[in-house]
Amino acid sequence: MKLLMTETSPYARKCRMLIREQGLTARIEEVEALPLDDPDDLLSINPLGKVPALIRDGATALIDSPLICEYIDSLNEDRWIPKSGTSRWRVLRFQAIADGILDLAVGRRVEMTRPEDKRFEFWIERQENGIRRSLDLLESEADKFAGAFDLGGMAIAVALGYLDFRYPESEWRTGRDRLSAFHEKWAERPSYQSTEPPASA
Ligand SMILES: N[C@@H](CCC(=O)N[C@@H](CS)C(=O)NCC(=O)O)C(=O)O
Repeated sequence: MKLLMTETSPYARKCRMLIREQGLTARIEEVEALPLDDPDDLLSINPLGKVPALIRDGATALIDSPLICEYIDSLNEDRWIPKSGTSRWRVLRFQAIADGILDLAVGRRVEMTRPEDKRFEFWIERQENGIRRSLDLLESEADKFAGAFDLGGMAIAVALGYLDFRYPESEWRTGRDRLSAFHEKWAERPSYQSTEPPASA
């Protein structure tokens, strides 16, 4: 199988970390596909033109990181997404919050790459407020995800890493000791370290 990805995409990073945690690196090859170049291999399986996208052997390709993560997780008995019950909804809820932070932070990044006089302050403020509120919620609920390693925690760790990468001015650690300690724990894991975005990007 092939995962179309970029090294800077946090959504792809979630999938790449799960592949490592699930010991599937020999089964799933990572192939760089730069969405802004509109490469044929990406557009032929994802009309949205976004990474990540997973080309499966003898089956339809899958798109969207939550769906791809569900599939990757199903390849092993040892689950990072519980199959059922309250814990499943807890993990998926935290993934949704983390992915939402990413959506806001990626949107903000797009605004910030425009020339200053073309930036839309209204949206930047909304995006920054949404990120701040979500981080505050995660800080207050840290006991619900910090005690175990699962996809919810992984998605949060990836979102925090993306803020360090593209929005360091957020100073997200300030006043958020529990989130900060949680991130440090994840940052020690080989799956996290080997998927760090390149410093030069
Ligand atoms: N909901 C999607 C979001 C994927 C996404 O937005 N990927 C970005 C890279 S970080 C992308 O491919 N952007 C290219 C574009 O929007 O044209 C997921 O979770 O996989």
